[in-house]
Amino acid sequence: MKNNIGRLHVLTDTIVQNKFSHPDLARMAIDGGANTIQFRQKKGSSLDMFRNAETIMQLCRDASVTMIVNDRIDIALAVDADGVHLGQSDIPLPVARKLLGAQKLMGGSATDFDELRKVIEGGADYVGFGPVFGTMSKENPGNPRGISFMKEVVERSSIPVVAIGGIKLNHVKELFATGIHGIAVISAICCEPDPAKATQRFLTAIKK
Ligand code: TZP
Ligand code: MG
Repeated sequence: MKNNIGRLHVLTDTIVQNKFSHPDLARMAIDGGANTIQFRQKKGSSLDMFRNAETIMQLCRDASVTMIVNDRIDIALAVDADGVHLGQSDIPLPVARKLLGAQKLMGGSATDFDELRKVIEGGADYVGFGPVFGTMSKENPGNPRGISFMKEVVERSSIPVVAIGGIKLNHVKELFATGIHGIAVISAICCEPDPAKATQRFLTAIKK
């Protein structure tokens, strides 16, 4: 297993909130102790994405925090990110692996066991599985699975499982008890008045 798949992935988002920019959110999440930042910009020009990714990459490099780019392998390669996170409708994982090389991180999203199998067979280093709970942060997220379902996901997965979808601070203990490797969070951090403090609270809960 690659050793830079963090336990707390903070996904940047300027649709669920517009008070903070992508680099602002990355900076605050890093200050709060996040070990992975996933740059997830769904709107805007490629140039805007590249510039945001470049800034975030520099912040992550300085802090030795893993930086993953959502959806856009071209942006990941352009800024020499640590990896990419791809959904079932993004470019196929084996193609991404050829472009990225063996050393970079590659994550894949899954909402059910069939997709989990595809992610594993596609050569991903970890799977982002969810939504665990209801979420407003993604269009058509699929059915919320609940915590006990994640136990079965962990049992069936040969790669680390990162849980995602509606995760709040009070879920951390029970979720990690299923054997997951980590969690990925948008709203419970990005929509908080102080994202750095929110990140810190998650980290403290994970370490318990
Ligand atoms: N994939 C599955 S659920 C989700 C993504 C990107 C959104 C997670 O956001 P939140 O606000 O933590 O529910
Ligand atoms: Mg995607």
